[in-house]
Amino acid sequence: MTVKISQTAEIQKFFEEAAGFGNDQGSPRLKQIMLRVLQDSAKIIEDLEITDDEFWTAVDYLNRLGGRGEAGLLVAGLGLEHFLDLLQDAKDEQVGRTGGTPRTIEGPLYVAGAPLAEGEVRMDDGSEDGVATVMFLEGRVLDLDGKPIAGATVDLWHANTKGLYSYFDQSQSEYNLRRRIVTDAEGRYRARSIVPSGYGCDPQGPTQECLDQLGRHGQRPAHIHFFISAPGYRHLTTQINLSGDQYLWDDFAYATRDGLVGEVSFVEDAAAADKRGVSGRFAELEFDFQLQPAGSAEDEQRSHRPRALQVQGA
Ligand code: MBD
Ligand code: FE
Repeated sequence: MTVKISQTAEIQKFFEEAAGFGNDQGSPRLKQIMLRVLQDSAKIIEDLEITDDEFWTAVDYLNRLGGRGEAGLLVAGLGLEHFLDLLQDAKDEQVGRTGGTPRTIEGPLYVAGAPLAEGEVRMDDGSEDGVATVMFLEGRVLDLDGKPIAGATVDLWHANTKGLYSYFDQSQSEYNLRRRIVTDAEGRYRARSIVPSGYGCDPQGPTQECLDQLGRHGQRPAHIHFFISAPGYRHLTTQINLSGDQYLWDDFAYATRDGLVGEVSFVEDAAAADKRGVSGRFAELEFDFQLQPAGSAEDEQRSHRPRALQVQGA
């Protein structure tokens, strides 16, 4: 029989010391969390007989993961970000806070401070004209009774035809495919953009390296991210995942949910194109969002997750 020491009183006391329980400085909350991390790590090492080589390989992996800024990508790929949604859903269910458009993960690629427009806006900078399919996206922001919410902010972002996001892909112009649209009197937002492609993890990056070892791909279906907010309503973080994509229900980040599939229709009609002011084939996508009422002022805000560019008031 192998010796087990990780849960003995002696080791517990040792980790309490390491987690700062022997002093009255610092953060009690972090101490509580760190003690548990140490105890549970020790248990994993012991129970799974983690070898020294495995341990130091993991330490090196964390260095490389952080060095490439992929920690947020890995937690999405391992389903932990989706788990946070499931946990919040379960808490909401318990207190009867149901209804409205489902939440789904934010992902690691939001950038604050996108240009603000009233009602209608063009999101793409034209750099993929002739390559991309023009997409007309529109819909309404509604309350749970289906009444329009005027003055709601629809903050949306999506990838280009290569599946890449501006800011993180430095070849794109600033805030390309990122906008904030304030809904009109009918609660409506309208955007002219381009049909995005799905995202794929960098095949050379540490996240894909882990997924390879799990026998998994690192692909997402084509999708559009949304933060939707309005005074008196609960902030909504969600996505539209596009119908017809091979990864729609095989998303490496588990973000596709019932109620969040957008039906894209491709239109090949010269007269319709003319009316839209474009030529050739284009896409239409209509999607309405329903917000829950806010229970508190904090409810109206998005999470305080650290993000690229913390712009004042954005
Ligand atoms: C994305 O575009 C995304 O939405 C998620 C969740 C992870 C990686 C890239
Ligand atoms: Fe995304």
